[in-house]
Amino acid sequence: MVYVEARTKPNTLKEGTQEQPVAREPIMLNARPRVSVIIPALNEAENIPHVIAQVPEWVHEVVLVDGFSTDGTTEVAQRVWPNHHIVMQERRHGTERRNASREERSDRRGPGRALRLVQQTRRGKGNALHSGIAAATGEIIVMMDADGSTDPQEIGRFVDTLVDGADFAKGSRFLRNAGTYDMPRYRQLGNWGLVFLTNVLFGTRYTDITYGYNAFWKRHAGALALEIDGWPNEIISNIRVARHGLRVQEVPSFEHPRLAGEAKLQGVFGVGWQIGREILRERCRPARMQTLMSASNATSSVDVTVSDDTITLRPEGDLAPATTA
Ligand SMILES: Nc1nc2c(ncn2[C@@H]2O[C@H](COP(=O)(O)OP(=O)(O)OP(=O)(O)O)[C@@H](O)[C@H]2O)c(=O)[nH]1
Ligand SMILES: [Mg+2]
Repeated sequence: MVYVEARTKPNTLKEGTQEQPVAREPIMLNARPRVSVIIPALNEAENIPHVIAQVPEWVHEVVLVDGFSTDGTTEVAQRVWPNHHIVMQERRHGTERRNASREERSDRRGPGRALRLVQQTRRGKGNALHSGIAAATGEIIVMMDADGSTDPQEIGRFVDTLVDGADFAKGSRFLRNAGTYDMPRYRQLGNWGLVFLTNVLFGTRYTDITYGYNAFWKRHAGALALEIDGWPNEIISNIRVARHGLRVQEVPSFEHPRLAGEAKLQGVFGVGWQIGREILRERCRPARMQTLMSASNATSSVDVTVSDDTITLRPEGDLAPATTA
């Protein structure tokens, strides 16, 4: 956001008198929201420099969530980060943790945007996303992968969709002008089955459900499946945003093969079953049980705090007090 200094017109300025002092009145010239890009990374040292290099200049910050990598992923990210403004979020240990679950250390050697390094609190990609959301400071959150399969050049398309009125911009590889080079036929079939199940059970009209490239306004974070640590997190989040009556817009996206390294999603069939089970379980849950937010009161923001084993959603303003999910 850009603030300019505005001069108030002196209405009774007599000749020979000094001009009235300038009043500082903020005028929002460019109300583009700040965009935080969350990138969960588990042993992606080889890929992360390529991904970082492609993130557009206008992005407010990148939140890199490390999943206890052993290949130096975060060190590499720090080394290649342009303009070097790095914020490390460290977790405190022992009794200190009860008072403050994380500690922040900032290292600014250049004017550039921030790279926020976050250590996730438990295992799993879902937990990584949750930890990233909790640490992000922008109004808009974009979630993408660290393996080079999701193209940072598409971030603008997701942001535009939100600025144009959507609450949740959901990437899809199966729209016109979209596609995937990273999905064998059996995975496409599995995805199709899960899409079908979701559309039948929840009345949605989705074309994709297992894609991790999504964006949303942070004030809607409470509608997501934050309590799920594993792979079903993103799928159930896609369902919940619809159940909460949020405006969900699918965005065409191209998925590329991972640049290097191994897939972290092993045992695709097992994970498929797990996701299917979680979808059925979601059908049995009342739509608004898990969160404090609903479409009607979603205008206030949510402060999401993660500690070792609890998730606290604290809506700003006059809504209900903090609750543990
Ligand atoms: N922080 C964190 N990141 C994870 C975890 N599991 C997966 N990731 C990241 O999530 C993204 C998606 O994981 P992938 O291994 O690419 O899964 P996939 O896209 O199904 O597999 P590929 O087809 O090989 O690309 C990557 O950026 C991973 O590094 C985790 O437990 N913690
Ligand atoms: Mg991938």
